[in-house]
Amino acid sequence: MEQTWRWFGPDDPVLLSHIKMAGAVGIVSALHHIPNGEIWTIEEIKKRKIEIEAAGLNWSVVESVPVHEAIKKRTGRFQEYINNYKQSIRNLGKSGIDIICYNFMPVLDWTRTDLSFEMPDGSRALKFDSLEFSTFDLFLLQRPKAHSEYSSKQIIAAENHFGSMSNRQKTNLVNNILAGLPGAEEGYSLDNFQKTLDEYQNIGGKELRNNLIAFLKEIIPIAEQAGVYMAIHPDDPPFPILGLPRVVSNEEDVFHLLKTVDSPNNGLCFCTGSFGVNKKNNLPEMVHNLGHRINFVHLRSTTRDEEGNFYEANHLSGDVKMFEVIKALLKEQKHRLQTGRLDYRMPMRPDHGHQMLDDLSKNVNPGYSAIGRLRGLAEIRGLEMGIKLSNES
Ligand code: DNO
Repeated sequence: MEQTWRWFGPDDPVLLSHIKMAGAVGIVSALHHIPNGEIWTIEEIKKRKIEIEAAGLNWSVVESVPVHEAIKKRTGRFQEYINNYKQSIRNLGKSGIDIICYNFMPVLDWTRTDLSFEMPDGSRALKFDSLEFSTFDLFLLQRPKAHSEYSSKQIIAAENHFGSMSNRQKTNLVNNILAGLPGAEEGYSLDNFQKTLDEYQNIGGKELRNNLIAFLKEIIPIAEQAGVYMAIHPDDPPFPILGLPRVVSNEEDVFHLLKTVDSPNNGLCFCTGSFGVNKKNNLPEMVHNLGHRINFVHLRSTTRDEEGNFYEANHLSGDVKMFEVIKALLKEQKHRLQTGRLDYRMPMRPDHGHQMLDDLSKNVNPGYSAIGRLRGLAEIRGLEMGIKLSNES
């Protein structure tokens, strides 16, 4: 598979020259300076492309062209934003970039409660702690409907936890959830957040799914013409939070989307870390069933429990069966090569990584420090090579 690495652009503390040393050949990047909903012009795309190529790398995947909230709700200027989205697809296609990752999660992109969870070896991981999350929901945000969505046992636990928190802990928790993790194009403050949630009060799973399908029906024909493969990222975490609907959390959800708009250009970003949090998601089986529509791959693992807590494990530990997943992905790639499919690159990136070694004292993008991902990529590369060689012998 093509080894890629997410780079947030010129402001990323990880340099392109370092990414090259990590052995990645493809860059996953986005034009974060362009406001959500606006067109990515050919000029701006070219600038970034030249910068990447000057470092001897290749802009392999866009992650993400963000979907404006108005499109998800189908309100306000949504049609104008869809038209702009189409133009960005065309412009990327013309510039030779043929994979676009995006998501359709309402309001928040990925969500964690702790960005510096200490592992037994001293490195730091990202964590989603259900008690912290319910405490935020019930006692910091004070979402009106929250009380009816938790059990009385959970409410009492959250109340006790809230009582034990310092002001600093409370502020950190609010920021971790609302300020926007790396790559999220939106950030919120506690004051305006409830208002943002309220805008979804009449949008349940069915409505959100319809809005996504309506969006796909418009953009996929354009992607086909432009030679661009779209890759929807699953919900992270893969369960509803804050009363918001979720429509890309499991195989059934994905199957429905891919079948309804049945085109190879309408595909999936197979994120093992996101899907892996739900133990019902059998990841190797999903690759087997959906593999022909996987346009981009995120590889990482999590350790989860029955209460919905999870932390990000090392890439080859935790609950994700990485050996089986990579085996299945390689099988898919082989099939693509044998059947003459042009999309056989199968770009993958080591998703997230622990903050470790020298990175512990640096200012890093949570989850996206260099050394943890270097370790992840090295481990995955070795595993992939081992599988390939043993298949040949
Ligand atoms: C988190 C990322 C997500 C992803 C978007 C895709 O680390 O995987 O932010 O980029 O959801 O649009």
